[in-house]
Amino acid sequence: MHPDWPNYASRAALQAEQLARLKWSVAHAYGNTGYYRAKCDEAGVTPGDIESLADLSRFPFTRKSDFRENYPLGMLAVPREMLVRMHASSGTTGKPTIVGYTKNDIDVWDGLIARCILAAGGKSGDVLHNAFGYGLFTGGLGLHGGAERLGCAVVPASGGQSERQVQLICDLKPRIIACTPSYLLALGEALERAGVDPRETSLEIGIHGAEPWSEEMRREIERRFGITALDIYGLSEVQGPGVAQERADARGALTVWEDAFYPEIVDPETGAVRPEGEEGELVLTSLAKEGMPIIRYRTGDLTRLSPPVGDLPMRRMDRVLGRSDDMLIIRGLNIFPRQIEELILADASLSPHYRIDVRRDGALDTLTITVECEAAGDVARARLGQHMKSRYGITAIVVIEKPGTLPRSEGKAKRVFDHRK
Ligand code: DLL
Repeated sequence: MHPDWPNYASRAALQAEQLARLKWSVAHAYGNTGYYRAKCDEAGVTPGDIESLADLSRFPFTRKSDFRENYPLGMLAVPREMLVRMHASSGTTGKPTIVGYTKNDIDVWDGLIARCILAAGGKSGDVLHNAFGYGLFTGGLGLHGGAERLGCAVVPASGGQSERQVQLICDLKPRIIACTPSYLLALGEALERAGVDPRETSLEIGIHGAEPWSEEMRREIERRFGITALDIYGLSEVQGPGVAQERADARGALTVWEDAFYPEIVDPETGAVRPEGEEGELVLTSLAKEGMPIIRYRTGDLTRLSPPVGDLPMRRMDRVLGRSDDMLIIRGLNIFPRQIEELILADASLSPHYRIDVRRDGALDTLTITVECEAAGDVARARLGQHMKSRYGITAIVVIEKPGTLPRSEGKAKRVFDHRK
């Protein structure tokens, strides 16, 4: 067994380890950051209150706004000199979120990513083409460290310059590709432009995440590339990629690396913890982080926890197909972009590239879906409009463009534009 692969005799053994680490993590956060101490004091809880895993629910939440208010390094729990790296995630408003890592944090992260690659079917000796963006974004360097740790040969391609990436893929013959699902689609087109059938490359495994992608999108990717495409989840405030990974032998949900992160599902409105199996907002607590421990972080991501399967005692989470703040309300009707994506991908005449615009026209909301179609598009336009109406009750304006018209993503795709905000 690989040293990074989890080795717990039972779920009880894992939970005992979780509890010991949780006690350490809460005491570390409380003892070493003014921020957590003030928050816990206000809520009337101290690290000594953690006697069981369930006691965590008495502790206050941490939100993205807390990072902003403590910019840049107010959430740090170690002397700044102990950091060996800092990443930043661009906020939609104002200042970015800064996250700092100690040497040990990077070591833990590398081990978790090595696990993710193993879980996806990768192994030492594989060539891994890493087209996640390098830089402040955690995707590129995060995947990189773990792939090297496992013993893969990493091609640090980063995002963009697709023609060059096509050449690297053809010449270096990677078995694994890691990138956002939307960038993989762009690479597929670049391969075709170069006269290469994406099914004929050396690629066998895709590790994709950093943005929502529907099950229909996965099917499309697997069909177009002839690969096994698996989901990787994470977020910078909590670490970066590698919080959870879909295993090749247990598809459909992602295994949460529960010895490093404790997951809870809460009601997005009230914050009350929901029982296992119910959908809600994912809340994460770090169990091993030194630089920036994180207690009960509200991810905004909607998912569901389910029991462990196979030989790992860790629980699984459903694929995240949206965030609570992604939901569009159109004339009082709720819809997630993923539901529109599913309809587009179900129609073989439409390309998987799309854009959604929401506007307010007087007192009325309008929703415009722009998609690409090879053919004249009248039939596809009418069909998509009908499906939007019959499935979701929403009248949509469908605009058909020629293939290649919509901008292609190089990293996280931006597909929804709500002009009402
Ligand atoms: O996106 C980290 C990452 C890099 C994950 C590479 C996976 C692969 P942030 O930029 O902080 O970090 O964005 C985090 O992206 O809260 C989710 O809303 C979304 N997200 C990440 N992974 C997935 C996924 C990275 N597999 C935010 N499915 C998260 C759906 C995802 N959404």
